[in-house]
Amino acid sequence: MAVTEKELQEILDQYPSKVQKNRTKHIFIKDGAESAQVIEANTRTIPGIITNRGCAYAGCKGVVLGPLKDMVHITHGPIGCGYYTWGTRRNKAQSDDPTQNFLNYCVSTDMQESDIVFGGEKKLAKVIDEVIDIFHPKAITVSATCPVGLIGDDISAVARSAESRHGVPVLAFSCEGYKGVSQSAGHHIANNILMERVIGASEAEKAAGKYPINILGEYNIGGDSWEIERVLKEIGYTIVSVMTGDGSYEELKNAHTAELNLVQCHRSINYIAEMLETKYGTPWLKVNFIGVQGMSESLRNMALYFDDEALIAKTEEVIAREVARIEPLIDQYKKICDGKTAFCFVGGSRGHHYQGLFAEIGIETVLAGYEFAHRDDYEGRQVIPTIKTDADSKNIPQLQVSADEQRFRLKVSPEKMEELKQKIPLSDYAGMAVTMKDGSIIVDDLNHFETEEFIKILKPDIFASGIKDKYVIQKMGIPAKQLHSYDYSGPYAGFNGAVNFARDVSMGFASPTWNFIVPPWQDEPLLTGTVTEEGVA
Ligand code: CFM
Repeated sequence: MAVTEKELQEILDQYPSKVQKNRTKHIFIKDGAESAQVIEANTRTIPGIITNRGCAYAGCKGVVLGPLKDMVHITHGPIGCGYYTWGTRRNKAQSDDPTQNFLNYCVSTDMQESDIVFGGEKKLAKVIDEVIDIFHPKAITVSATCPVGLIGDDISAVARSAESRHGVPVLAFSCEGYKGVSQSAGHHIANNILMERVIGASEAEKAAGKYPINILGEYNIGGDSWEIERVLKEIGYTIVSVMTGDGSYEELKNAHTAELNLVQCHRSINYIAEMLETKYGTPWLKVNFIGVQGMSESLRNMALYFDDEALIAKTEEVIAREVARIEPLIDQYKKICDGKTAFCFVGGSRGHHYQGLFAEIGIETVLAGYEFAHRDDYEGRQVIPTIKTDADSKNIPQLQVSADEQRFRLKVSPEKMEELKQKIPLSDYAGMAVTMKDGSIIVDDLNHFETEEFIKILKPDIFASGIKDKYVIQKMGIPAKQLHSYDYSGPYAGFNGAVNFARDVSMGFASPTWNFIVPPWQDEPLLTGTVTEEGVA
């Protein structure tokens, strides 16, 4: 089932004209016959519309920095912001040294009214001193929240002086919530400073092991990184660093020694991927470790890059064994899921990544979208030069890097690079739209009104989304699967993850709960009328 242009227009017609004009640009029905279907993305949500997006601070502190376990992350701001990012993103980590894993803590300067009036710099300096005293971390981050930027606290100056006082790196992130139109701005701010201050900060010139790689944009939600690492290590890869799931300051410093960078979530980390290529000559490979096919294909592409017969053979051996093991398990769940349809609306990458896994268990994605991705995540990186920069995007500093005189080394020759690019997505991402079927609908920054309208038309069997939107939909009688925190399940990545996902989705369908809920469109009369003095209206 699909939405027709007429039905889409009827939904949009319900908006006031200005809103309609805006929202029309954020939605399209996939039509492969059209040469380029352009979508508007990464622009401000219309005030008053309830969006599912977060803020720049959430993207910086909560998403990119949050999982780095051996740093203490200080939130400079009122307590609510710190509380909001305390464990809501599932930053799971294990540490050989339990004194250097601070992820369970939430450290905030707890700004009060007097700090807003008289300034919060002294309080921030005091908190940094306390953190050094109590925790002795490898390094500290300070993330600014909205009021900090409004009152003009100079967090960089405070961080610099604390750094010289204690001899411990203190990194300041001006990621005030309002810095961008969504958390995407915060990703960029975090990427810049990690690149500037952490990556390459070690003396190491060579990785300690064969086939050294970094995994970028993998955040270990529900243990995803651990499942991916299990397989990669067995094949023989050396994982220099993970950015940033179960990651650490110590590992990140060595990231320049990798021979290849893998990019799972393009949206949140493509900046570092590109900068690593410019500075050290290391290409990046777009991977998707979600789904059996995605996982297998990514492994094969990695082996092709290293072009080593033993590695290729080992890759095939592991894939064959893993697939044979999990196939019968997935098949039993497929019987429950086959023929169903899904909405897949998630942050900035999962709206795309989960479609393959859904397909593997027989579920077709009829609507997909991102909360805060950019046009390249929908249309492919070839559109980047055509993306207009607006006042909001100019707000975020662009870090300029150049080739490192000592360390830059082309990892593959330009000829080999061209040859590989024909076969594998090397330093490229084709985006979501190209893989979707004609007739499916793609929506940027989907809101509650549109969600309900599309659900009435498409009646999907499952709604894959986030915490802000799922409950309304469940009350309509449709199972929802949170693809941000996995409803506290997981891992969903890799081979074992695919089985877990199939199991959880099947459980959602098989639950008897849905028999007790009547969706609103089943008991609302199709026609309504009122009797007035003039007659029936
Ligand atoms: Fe990347 Fe993410 Fe995502 Fe993201 Fe996020 Fe997340 Fe996400 Mo929630 S970094 S863009 S800002 S894959 S927290 S682990 S699930 S919205 S789709």
